[in-house]
Amino acid sequence: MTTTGAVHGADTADLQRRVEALLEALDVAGSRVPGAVAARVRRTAAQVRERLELGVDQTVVALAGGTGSGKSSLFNAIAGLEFAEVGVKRPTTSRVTACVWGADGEPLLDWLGVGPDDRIQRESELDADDQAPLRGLVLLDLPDHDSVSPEHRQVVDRVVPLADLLVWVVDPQKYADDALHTGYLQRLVGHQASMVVVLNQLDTLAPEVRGELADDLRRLLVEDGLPGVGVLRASARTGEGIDTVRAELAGVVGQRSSAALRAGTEVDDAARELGGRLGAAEPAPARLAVTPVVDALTDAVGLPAVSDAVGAVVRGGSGGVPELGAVPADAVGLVRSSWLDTATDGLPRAWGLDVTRRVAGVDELRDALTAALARVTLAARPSRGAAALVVLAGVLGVLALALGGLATGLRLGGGALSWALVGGAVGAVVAALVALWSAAGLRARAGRRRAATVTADGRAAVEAVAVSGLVEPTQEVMAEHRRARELVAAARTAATRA
Ligand SMILES: Nc1nc2c(ncn2[C@@H]2O[C@H](COP(=O)(O)OP(=O)(O)OP(=O)(O)O)[C@@H](O)[C@H]2O)c(=O)[nH]1
Ligand SMILES: [Mg+2]
Repeated sequence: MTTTGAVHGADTADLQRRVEALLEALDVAGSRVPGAVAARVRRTAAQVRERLELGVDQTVVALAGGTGSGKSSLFNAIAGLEFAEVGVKRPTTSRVTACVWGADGEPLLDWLGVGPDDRIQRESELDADDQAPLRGLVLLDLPDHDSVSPEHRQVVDRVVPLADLLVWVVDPQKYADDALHTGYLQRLVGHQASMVVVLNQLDTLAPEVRGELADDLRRLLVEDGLPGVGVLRASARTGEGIDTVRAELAGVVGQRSSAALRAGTEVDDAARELGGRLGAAEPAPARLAVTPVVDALTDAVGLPAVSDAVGAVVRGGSGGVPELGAVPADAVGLVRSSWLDTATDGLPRAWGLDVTRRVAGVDELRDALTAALARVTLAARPSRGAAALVVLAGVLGVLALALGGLATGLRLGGGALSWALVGGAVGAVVAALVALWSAAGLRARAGRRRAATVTADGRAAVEAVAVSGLVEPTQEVMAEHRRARELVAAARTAATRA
């Protein structure tokens, strides 16, 4: 008992953790999950929590099936009592009837909505050990699911998700009924471990066709997507096979928490449904790179041409300092929509729409770009060093002229040609030319540097706008998507996480 309790404790703790993860995923996903899905997930979470609070040491087994299949008769046969009403008028059972093996079933039966008069406790002192294998069992007899009375179906739909084990009772006439297969069984794919089918009224079949019929039923279950679901044969009337049914139930009751197992598959279903509203992954970081956005926007405002023009002014070319053009709305719109296309590719629609809602609009981006670019300095000041060299070249030119003039004057005055003066003049001319050449070099370098600075400043201004207007809001959504995805994975059992 202690060991079982400890195992149940571990199961319960793990389930509670998974339910927490599920609810947190729902919170993170918020309005990006449709309201109906969120409501279903919350309902499952609440049910599982309530079931866990009631303790998983009891196992709720519900007998479900079409009217007249023999649920109530089977209930009585298993319990060895005549408690459930078996009738000739159809349908007979309209309220859930319960039999509890062992004590303390009241809170669980309250939660299951079983009326005070519809409960009976098995295993009195008189039964001694006869009923011991079923201790912990809470057996429910449900109304029919294929009823002419819609209330019956409502009761079934309410209780089926609460049962830890579903026993589908079918009879030889109606075991292939569509209402059973499409209405219930096919929706229980994944819950094979929590269900079993009993082919009742075996006594109405000739012995030689019984196996054939059971095989046909098994084939239908496989078609339903439920391979491996146990099929038992019984007759509530003759008692044939009832021992096998009781043994099956005893196995389930004794097994490592059926309640936790069933609750686990409910959490899995909810996690799968929620996971279906998330993408498989967020876009790779490279797809959210800002550089292509900056390239496109700086091209659109003509930054390369303006940088070149500023450089040209510094180089000493003609023309005044240029200005950046107005930010064109259509170009901003294009950049924005191509950003959204790339960023939201592969995300479910609701998440993509959220990215679209959160990034800056075209006008907002355009205003921010205009303001940011207005702060970029475009002033073009020619190089001082180059100016000094030009002045030096002028001085050297004048010196060359003076020396040349002096040499010519002396020669005309009849003196000898002064090679020293001529050499000096030539030297001054050469030096002036070198100074001019150096000045041109200096200006070219200063022009290139200035152009590069304007480009860098302009790109930084654009990048700041792109980051705050596009990249950051997108990354926020992606971070939430990733968190929701991880939480959903944490809400799943290891087996279904892959
Ligand atoms: N021959 C035969 N008749 C059975 C068997 N089990 C039940 N019946 C009869 O089938 C009829 C319906 O049985 P119930 O136990 O009331 O069936 P149910 O599934 O509870 O029906 P609802 O309460 O209307 O959903 C009754 O007349 C039973 O006596 C069986 O194993 N063999
Ligand atoms: Mg009944």
